[in-house]
Amino acid sequence: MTNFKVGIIGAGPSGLAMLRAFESEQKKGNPVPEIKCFEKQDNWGGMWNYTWRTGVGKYGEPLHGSMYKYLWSNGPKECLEFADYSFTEHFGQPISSFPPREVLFDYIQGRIKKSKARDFIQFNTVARWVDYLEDKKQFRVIFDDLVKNETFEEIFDYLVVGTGHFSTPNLPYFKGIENFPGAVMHAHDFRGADQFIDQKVLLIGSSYSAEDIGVQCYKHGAKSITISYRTSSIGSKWPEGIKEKELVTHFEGSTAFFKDGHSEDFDAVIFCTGYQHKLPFLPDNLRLKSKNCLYPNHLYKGVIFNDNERLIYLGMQDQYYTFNMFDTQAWFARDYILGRVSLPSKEERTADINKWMAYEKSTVTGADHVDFQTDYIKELISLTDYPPFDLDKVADMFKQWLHDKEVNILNYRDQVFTSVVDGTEASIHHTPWMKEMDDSLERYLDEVTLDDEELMK
Ligand code: FAD
Ligand code: NA7
Repeated sequence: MTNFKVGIIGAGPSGLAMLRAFESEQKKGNPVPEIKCFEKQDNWGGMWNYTWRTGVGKYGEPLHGSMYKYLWSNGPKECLEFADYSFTEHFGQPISSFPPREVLFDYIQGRIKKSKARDFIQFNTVARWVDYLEDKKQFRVIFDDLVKNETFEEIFDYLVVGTGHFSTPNLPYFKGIENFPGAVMHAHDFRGADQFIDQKVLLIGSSYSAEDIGVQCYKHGAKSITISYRTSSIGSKWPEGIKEKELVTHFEGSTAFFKDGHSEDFDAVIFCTGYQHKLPFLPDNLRLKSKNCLYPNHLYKGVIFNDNERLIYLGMQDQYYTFNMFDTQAWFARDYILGRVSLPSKEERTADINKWMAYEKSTVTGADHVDFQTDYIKELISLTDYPPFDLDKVADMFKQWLHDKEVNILNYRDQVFTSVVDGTEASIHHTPWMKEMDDSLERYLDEVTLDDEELMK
């Protein structure tokens, strides 16, 4: 064991990647630092640890979860696969390319359950405040043990923040919304489309949440879905029953007025207006301040905080790649903490950050964004021993997925891709996504029966 201590805040996919990175080092017989991870929920998995709750959790903390019951992967699983743990290794059989939430959660847990990671995590414990002790070059972190209702502190030499950034709603105001008589919510509080059956639903925003919640509501029987965009429309070929409109200007009772002069009555409004990077436990000089983008400012290699080299952020980017990107970040952070990666001067780091930010600025299309994040991950892999995988092929799969969504937003989840990790070709799911109303792991892994074939017609 090396004689310093690493604190990890959050046991979502990013925090778990950090634990896994150290574990893989330990398995090689190499010394690793003392590690402690703190998670405010009662289980690991972050967003994938689904909760029915909204608002506050059991202990009165702002609720982290933004996932909904009927969520199925919104990108091909082959694009997020861990390079050191394939889906086939986990499930023992090929599965489809767009599994439901529970299946992905099971996969995330599979890798980490094989390790002692759980022993390093203190659950139901929230990070409240961080101080940097300049003289000692250490962090003092104040935590609340939510079960015992006790406050305590811990000292760390390195601090890893993996608290996610799709949890605190960005909720803009539209005149008259306060008098809207129906349901008004943010995507963060959306738990399922059931309550919108037979309703006319207005979604504000035009990114992943609007696209998917819109399609979910359509699938589960909403009367109509209108998606209102500020900058650009999603532009899919929508089925009858879903349409896009320019931005809402204001509401009068249940009527929404749009920029193009159109007005319409609605039963419910769902704000799909994104999230804030909210890190209330960090003081001003340590807090990452960013909007949702591919390369947040102040992060060297997207990971090391430029104003304090001992502070590490994982998963703070907007995400095409997810689990495998968190892994590459964690592997890089591990090697840096272990002293294998030496940092250039602050000026050189700033120049490197600026280079990436300028690259991001030059991107326009979804395909450009995919290429950007592919290049970013390629660079991280070149700096570590994370198992290399064919990133160009993954980028091609992302581009195919973008195309499939344009062609048919309702059946892109029925497409199949091939793993670059072990070459497994995904199987076609026994039931087309639009007809599959049971999202459970058991149903998903079930062999198709004759009765089920009826459903497939
Ligand atoms: P999170 O998963 O958000 O985990 C952060 C963890 O930190 C949480 O467990 C939280 O409780 C904990 N935490 C926060 N604050 C504190 C604190 N102060 N003290 C202690 N612990 C704290 N990705 C995909 O790949 N495919 C998808 O289909 C997909 N769908 C998504 C759908 C929705 C609705 C959302 C919101 C996200 C989706 N994502 C998807 C992206 C998702 O965010 C990532 O897959 C992944 O969960 C990010 O991991 P993370 O560990 O960085 O953050
Ligand atoms: P995103 O991807 O950050 O998108 C936010 C959307 O909200 C985007 O279309 C914005 O439009 C729109 N927005 C933001 N503020 C406003 C205001 N004031 N008025 C109108 N529209 C606004 O968030 P998502 O929730 O869609 O996705 C986040 C993650 O959750 C993602 O990884 C998914 O997997 C699930 P803009 O283009 O900025 O005009």
